Amino acid sequence: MKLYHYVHCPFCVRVRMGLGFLAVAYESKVTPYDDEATPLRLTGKKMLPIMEYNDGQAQNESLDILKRQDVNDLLGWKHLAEHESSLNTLLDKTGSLVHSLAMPYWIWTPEFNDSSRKYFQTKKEVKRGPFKDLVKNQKSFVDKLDLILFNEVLSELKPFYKSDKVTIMDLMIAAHIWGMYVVPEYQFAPHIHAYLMRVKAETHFNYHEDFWK
Ligand SMILES: N[C@@H](CCC(=O)N[C@@H](CS)C(=O)NCC(=O)O)C(=O)O
Repeated sequence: MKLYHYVHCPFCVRVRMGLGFLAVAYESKVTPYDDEATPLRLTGKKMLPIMEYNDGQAQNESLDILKRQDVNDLLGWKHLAEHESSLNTLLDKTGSLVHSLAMPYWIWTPEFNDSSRKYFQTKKEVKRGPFKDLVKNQKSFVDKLDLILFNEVLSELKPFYKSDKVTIMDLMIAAHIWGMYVVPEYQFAPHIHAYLMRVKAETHFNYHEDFWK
């Protein structure tokens, strides 16, 4: 099977983490952000991640892709069902801050070329305003993010999120905040960094692996 993904995309990262945790082999297809034809051909929507199966079928939606592979429920889906609405609120809040902070840096990683960088920046600036203003407002985003991580993540680590074992919720949280590692002015609090390293170890995740094949 083939996973079409963007390296920076948190929904794609959670799938890569989940497949790593489940030890499921797949072919990685890093897709240029301005490639509209590939996702439209596969699912009719310009949205990744997409898993294309050997029978030619293709599937959207990160959690559905993972559920299909997790036949033995190793990712503790019942924990997600129990906390889904509060977790989604947490992810929306952190995701918005991480995007505002990391987007101006993501576009300078090897995932992008001149054309996809321009496409991404133009599209994202419509929603979030000029990237140069996002960079100027960095401190206020960082303060908000740290407060959320301290009050709503750190306090729930047992040592995984609301659990003594890794669950799908950890993959969702880790994937959403992982992008902060590319922001040079930012440093995770030591316990959050240690948590992310625990998730990395459990999922054999390597953010940049596609760039070094
Ligand atoms: N609910 C979807 C969300 C996926 C999603 O939002 N993907 C974004 C990238 S982070 C996307 O493909 N955006 C395409 C675009 O904005 O052009 C999932 O969980 O897979």
